Amino acid sequence: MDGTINWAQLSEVEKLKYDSNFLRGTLVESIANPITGALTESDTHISKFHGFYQQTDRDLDKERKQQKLEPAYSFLIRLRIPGGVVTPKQWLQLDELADTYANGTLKLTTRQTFQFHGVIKRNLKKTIAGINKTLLDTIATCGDVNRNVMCHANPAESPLYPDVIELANALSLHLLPQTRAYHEIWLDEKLVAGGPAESEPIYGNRYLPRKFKIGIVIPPANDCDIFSQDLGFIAIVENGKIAGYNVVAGGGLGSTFATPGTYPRTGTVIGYCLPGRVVEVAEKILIVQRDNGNRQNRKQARMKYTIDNMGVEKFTAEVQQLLSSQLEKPMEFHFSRTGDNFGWKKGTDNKWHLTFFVEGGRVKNDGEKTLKAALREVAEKTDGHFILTGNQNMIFAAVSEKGKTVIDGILKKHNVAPAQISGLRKNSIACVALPTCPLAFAEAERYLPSLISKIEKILEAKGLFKEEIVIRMTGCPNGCGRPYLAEIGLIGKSPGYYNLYLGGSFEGTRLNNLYRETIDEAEILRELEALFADFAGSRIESERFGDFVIRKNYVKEIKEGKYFRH
Ligand code: SRM
Ligand code: SF4
Repeated sequence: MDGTINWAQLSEVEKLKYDSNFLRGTLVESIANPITGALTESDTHISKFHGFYQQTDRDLDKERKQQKLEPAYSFLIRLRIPGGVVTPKQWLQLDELADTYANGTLKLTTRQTFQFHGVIKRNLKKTIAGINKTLLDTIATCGDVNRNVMCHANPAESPLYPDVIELANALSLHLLPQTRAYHEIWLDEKLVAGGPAESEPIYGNRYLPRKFKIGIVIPPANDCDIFSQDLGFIAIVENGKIAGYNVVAGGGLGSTFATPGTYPRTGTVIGYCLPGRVVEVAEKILIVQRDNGNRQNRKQARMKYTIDNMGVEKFTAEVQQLLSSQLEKPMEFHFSRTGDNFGWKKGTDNKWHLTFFVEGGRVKNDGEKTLKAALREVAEKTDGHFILTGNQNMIFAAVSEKGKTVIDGILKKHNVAPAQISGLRKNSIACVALPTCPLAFAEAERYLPSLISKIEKILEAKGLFKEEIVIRMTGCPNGCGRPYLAEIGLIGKSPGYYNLYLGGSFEGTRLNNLYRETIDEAEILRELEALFADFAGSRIESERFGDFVIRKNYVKEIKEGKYFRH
């Protein structure tokens, strides 16, 4: 053990990381233990770096306790898919894994990847090995490392899409942990442990103080919510080429009720760099966070707090010191939306791309609406591929004219053809929440669709059915559905009760603010009805709902995250 470190001052996870022998922990023993469906407590932390979380089925927790049974333990497995690109062959294999080892659904996440839920311990290795057979993996999708890298999703919207997907892959690869622990444990690679000492040239032996997230956008689309990322790159386009990228640092949304000093923060634009320097810039920023982030209190450990504690100038100066040449002055940019642009669009590649709404990101068969079967059939027959978006939706990409007709037919046959949905539903996100998320205070994914149906009736009555308004719900204040950047944010406080936040911008550039606290469905509907009545009557032409509530003083604009209150 390193005697120079005062472990008593550090969070417990710091020591677990250090003692884990580069992320091995006692995972092999935990997995082999037949007495329980759980891992040891310390392995539940190390497992995250390998891409999976231990969970229980919270719908069953009470009943199992009464029966004196241990909770129904199972695991969430998250994949690493930079930019969310999946081949039809991979889709078919993942679809099959979901049926064989998970709960029969695929969950599209807010970071352009998949999750499997409900994998039991004895199937973990088979599932992870199965994922690897598809040439995908789960490395570093959770834990204190760089997570799945997001990028602009829609090839039809920009001919520069190939540049950003390539960059997303390069960043993801460059910032992967170097340990062979994953390959040893899940893919039976020959043991390195006990052999020559491993090292993590970028992360060191305690990895980062906390998770780290990167996104890349091509304006005017802000489909990765760039201001929510620890590190964002905004493409600056000149003469049809990406001339460089603005660098945005210190976004992050997690916060905790009744815990002052925790808050969502929008990232700060700290400079500009040429395309060829993005990977270097990302590495050096990550290193400044590695060395200056708070390792005592995990609630203060994200880079947004490091930046606020150091001050933007000092933080940027430290980054500049590590770089081979200075960041330049940021360039002008303009965003028009955070949400996805639905429907078929023809790209400059002369191919068709269909952006397709997947409510709550859940791919499943539900009565007559057999979405999972439909996507399976699309994967069997398409001449294109799939792209997952950061809004839990998907794109059937690079399809021929003939392939377009085939896909339309399949979606119709399975009763999931794009329908007339409201502008509100189109722009909705709900995090997973219950029953799998251990941190949820209230429902989100299972509840938001029915709440929207009720809100739609109000919108219709006010002539606002088609109005595009961003609504996002989460079951707790951690912010997985990025509710703090929504025009209407609903954050769970307890079963059936939510805080209502208003005033984010449609473009994802502004935090919202608390409007009503701990209200139930009837109150939510009452409040929204009054707001929509005023909006319909007194909005200025083409004014967005989020801008309207600020102009009319329903809530005050929050200029900096540190002033945010729940
Ligand atoms: Fe998240 C923790 C689900 C995107 C902020 N998140 C969790 C866990 C793993 C709960 C846990 O720690 O045990 C949730 C698992 C629920 C389940 O059963 O699936 C969970 N987060 C999700 C997903 C699946 C939500 C979704 O419905 O799509 C998203 C997976 C993304 C991915 O593929 O990697 C997801 N989480 C986010 C985002 C949005 C984003 O990254 O764009 C955020 C806000 C941005 C940010 O990081 O600041 C987010 N998740 C958190 C936090 C708060 C972190 C903080 O700084 O305080 C936690 C709790 C924690 O880390 O302690 C958390
Ligand atoms: Fe769970 Fe909260 Fe994240 Fe929703 S926001 S998935 S309830 S941690």
